Amino acid sequence: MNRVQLVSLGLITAGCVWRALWIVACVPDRTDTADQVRKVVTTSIQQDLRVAGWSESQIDAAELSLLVRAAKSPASSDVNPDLSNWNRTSVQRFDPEAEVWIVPGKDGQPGWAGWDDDQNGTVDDRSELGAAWSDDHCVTPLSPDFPAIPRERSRIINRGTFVASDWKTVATANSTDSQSSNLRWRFVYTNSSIERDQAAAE
Ligand SMILES: [Ca+2]
Ligand SMILES: [Ca+2]
Repeated sequence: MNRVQLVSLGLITAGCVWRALWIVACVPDRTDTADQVRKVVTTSIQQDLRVAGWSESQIDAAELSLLVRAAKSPASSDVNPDLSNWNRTSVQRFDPEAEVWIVPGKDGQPGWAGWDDDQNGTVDDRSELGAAWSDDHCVTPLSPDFPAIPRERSRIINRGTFVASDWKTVATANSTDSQSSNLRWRFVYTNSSIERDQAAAE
């Protein structure tokens, strides 16, 4: 057995030991539950689209994204086929022209406040936006901070993101826009029972 084979065998053995320790430590495997949630929610959305008049081909072609929120990881018992515990709290559509801004953060200045992050001779100019480890961050139209962006100290870093929409817009899109099946939709769901349990425990 040559050196490469020995290293490969060592890596495989280490991987098996790591996986065995993972299982022995009883780390919960939530992947299956997440798959159940995705299947239940997606099936419900597709059924609603059929009721709204979408064809099967339109449903198949549509990009349906999910964002599922809960105070803690759901257990299998939280996944009800009738979706009774899951509330659709937001409907969003992808807007290729929507602005994504980078803003100066809590310190109010591009990059680190008081530092010439990009060494161009000017402290806190806009070219410092996004400096490494600074508090600068991105803001999209879905953020409550969007209307109050300090535009003189911020800039548009990208275009194309999800914006607020509603179910009526989704449901009627098929009859008014032949390209609707190419639109991207995102649905946000919240598990009411988990949120309630968490609130009661706090
Ligand atoms: Ca900053
Ligand atoms: Ca600078």
